[in-house]
Amino acid sequence: MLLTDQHPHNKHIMAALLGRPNAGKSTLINHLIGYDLSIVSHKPQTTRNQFQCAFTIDKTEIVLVDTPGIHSSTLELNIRMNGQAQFGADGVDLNLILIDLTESIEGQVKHFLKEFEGKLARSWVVFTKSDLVKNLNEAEIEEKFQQVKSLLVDAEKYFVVSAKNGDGVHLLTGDLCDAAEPGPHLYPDGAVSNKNQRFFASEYIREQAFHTLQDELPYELAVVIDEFFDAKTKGEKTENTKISASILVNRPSQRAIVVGKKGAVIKDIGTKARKKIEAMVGGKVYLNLHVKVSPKWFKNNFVLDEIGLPRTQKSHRVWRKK
Ligand SMILES: Nc1nc2c(ncn2[C@@H]2O[C@H](COP(=O)(O)OP(=O)(O)OP(=O)(O)O)[C@@H](O)[C@H]2O)c(=O)[nH]1
Ligand SMILES: [Mg+2]
Repeated sequence: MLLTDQHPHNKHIMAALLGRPNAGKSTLINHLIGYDLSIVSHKPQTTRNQFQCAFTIDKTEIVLVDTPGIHSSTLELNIRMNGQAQFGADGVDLNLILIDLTESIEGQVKHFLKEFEGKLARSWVVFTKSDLVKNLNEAEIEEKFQQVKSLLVDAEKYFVVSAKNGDGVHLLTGDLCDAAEPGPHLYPDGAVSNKNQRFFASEYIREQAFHTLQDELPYELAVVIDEFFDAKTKGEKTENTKISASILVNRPSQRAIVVGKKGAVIKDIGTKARKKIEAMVGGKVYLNLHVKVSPKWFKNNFVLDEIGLPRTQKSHRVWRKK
C-alpha cells in the first residue's frame, strides 16, 4: 500500500519506553499489543536490542519502541545496550519514562539521567506494577511524581499502570491517541515490528535460556541464528521452517551446564523456544541448537555486531576478527 493511499484521517505517534532494567517496559508493550512479542523475565537486562512494536486504535497508529533498561557497567556489551536505549529514543515524538513503584524512585531516576541528561524530548512518567502496591492513594502518587519532577523537570504528566491486570492502561492509550498527529501509518499492512522473524527466533531462544539457567549464566550467553529457512509449499506439501542457532557461552564449564545431563537442558530450552517460534510463524518449526564456547564474546566486535549491537560513542576499543 502506498503511503498516499492511506485514509486521510490516519494519525500516528511514536513513543520510546525508557527506564531501569526490570521496570516493566517489555511487559507493558506485550500487554498493549496483545501478545508476548517482546521477551520478559524476572531477571534485569533481559532486553538487549531496541525495536519498534506497532498497534492501531481506530485510525491512530501507536508505535512503541522497546529499549534495554539503563544500567551502569563498563562492559562493552552493556555500553552498547545503553546505546540502544539512546538510539531507540532518537527522533521519537515522546518518551515514556517507566518507574517501578516497588523500587526507590530517586535511585531509578538518577541512574536513568546519567545516560539521558539533556537528551530527552517530551516525556511522560509511567509508574508501573501498581498491583504490587497495597492501598496506593493519589496524594502518595502525586508526591512521587513531584520527586521525579525535581530531577526530571520536563516530565509533563504521569500515569499509574499495571501490565499484570491492565489497571490504568486505557488512560495512557487514550492520551497517546490524543497526542498523535495526523499522518500516515508506518505499518499500514498490519506488520507489528521493524525486526524480522529471524530476530524474534533468537530472542525466544534467549528468553528460554533466561528462564531456565541460574545466576550469571544468562548474562554470559548470546544467541546467533546461523540459518533460517522459511516454510515453503511445494505442490501440496508444506515444508517446515528450519532454524539452526548457536548459543554462545564464555567458558567450557558453561557449555556443560547449558547442554545438561544427556542434553536435557538444551532440549528443554529448544522445546519451549520452538513452541513460541511455531506460534509466531504459524506452522511447524525444526529447531537445531548448538552450544559454542566463544571466550569473551561480550567484548568481541564481530559477535556484538552480529547480535545487532553496534558501537556507540562510549564504546571501548574491542576485538576484531582477523
Ligand atoms: N506484578 C507485576 N509484575 C510486573 C508488571 N510489569 C512487569 N512485571 C514483572 O517485572 C519483571 C520485569 O519485567 P520486564 O517487562 O522484563 O521489564 P523490562 O523493563 O523490560 O526489563 P529489561 O528488559 O531488563 O530492561 C517481570 O518478571 C515481569 O513479569 C506489573 O505490572 N505487575
Ligand atoms: Mg525488556
